[in-house]
Amino acid sequence: MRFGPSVDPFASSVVEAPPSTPCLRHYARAERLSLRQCARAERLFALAFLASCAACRSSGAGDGNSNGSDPAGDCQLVQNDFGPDGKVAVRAEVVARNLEVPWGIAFLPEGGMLINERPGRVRLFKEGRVLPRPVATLSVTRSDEGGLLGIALHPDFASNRFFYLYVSSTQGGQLFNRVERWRLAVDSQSASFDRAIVDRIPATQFHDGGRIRFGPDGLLYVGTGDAGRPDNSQNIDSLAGKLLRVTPDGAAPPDNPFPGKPAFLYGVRNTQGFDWPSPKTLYLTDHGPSGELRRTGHDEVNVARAGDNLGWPVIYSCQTRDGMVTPSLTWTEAVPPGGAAIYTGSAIAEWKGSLMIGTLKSKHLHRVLFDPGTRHVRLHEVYFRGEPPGGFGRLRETIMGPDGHLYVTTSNCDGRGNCPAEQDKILRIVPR
Ligand SMILES: [Ca+2]
Repeated sequence: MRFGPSVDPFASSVVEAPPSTPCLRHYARAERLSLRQCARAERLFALAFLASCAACRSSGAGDGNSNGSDPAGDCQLVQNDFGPDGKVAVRAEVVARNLEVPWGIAFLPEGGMLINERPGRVRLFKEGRVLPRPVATLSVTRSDEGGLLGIALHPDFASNRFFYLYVSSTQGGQLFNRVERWRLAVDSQSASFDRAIVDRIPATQFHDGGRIRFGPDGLLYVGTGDAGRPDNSQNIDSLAGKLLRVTPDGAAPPDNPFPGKPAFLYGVRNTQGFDWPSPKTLYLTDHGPSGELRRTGHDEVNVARAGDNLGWPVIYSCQTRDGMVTPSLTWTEAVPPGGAAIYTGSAIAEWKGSLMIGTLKSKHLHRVLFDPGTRHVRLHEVYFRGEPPGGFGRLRETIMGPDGHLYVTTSNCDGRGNCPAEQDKILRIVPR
């Protein structure tokens, strides 16, 4: 089943393939696409370009906006830098250090936290320190963006000790991502594998998604990437390029928007951050293109609801198209977003209700405040910009702790940053 364009974007009778661009050929090599896949992607981009122009001419005609206001009018494009400096006085405390790419955190009800290190270790932070022996060591397939990624506790963790991991691994010589369920020992010192609950999510060297989080409905949401194949994102049957929604056992719940399927949102390129301002609405970040058809940058912050099409790879930047969500905030320069969480604490009163985003290449913590119940960004601003001493370099997992404070991990030892002697850290953000 294919949703989205009403014409088959791959049918050669609809549009002739444009000449192959050196940029896209380079991209195909980088992403290990076959020439046939590359040609399909080029056709799709050509059609997307024409469709987007048509949509621009009929400005505001799109109906992909759930709240009925003009979607293009709600899109803010940041053309220089990333945003104004943050005006609220805050500081960061170092909670833990000597970690290697702490990709995800899960706070334990008995205190402390589990920390996923991307190379394959689940670590325990307890009584102020990270224990030297890992709780679990997984055999993961390490790639540029894969490995041991997200972590989430079962809603009934206190009684069943189940937790979930998003893992890149090789099966039958092929790379896949999957969501595994594990059980933590009563003393929290070790864990045992239970089973995989979502398997064979397409994977590649880049665009592996990886954030997993239980929603307010008690169901597990899984952010995936397009695995370097943009057509995956518009294909409802592919697990790639989606936000998936499954039961704690991995089944598609009966009220999913596409019956019998785990897809909850589609048209996603590579999401690693999302949270809920209300039970049926999501704020979701997505990564923009990195070379496809000479397109770069344009990472996104979106407001989405069940069944929404986030547009990849058909629309780009603030373009609109019927049936697709235009982002609320996007930047010409590459950000791209790591984790994202709504600030629900009271310590920093001004931040309450804001979406906080850890950013990687642009190296800062981004605050986005929406007008409540709308797609409109009231303000956005930048904290902890750049490298020390003002900033902390690349920021990744961003999550509220049970103490009402925001926690952020650094990602300077992931091969793309400046890895210091004390390696990566976990930070707690508090008032100054
Ligand atoms: Ca999009």
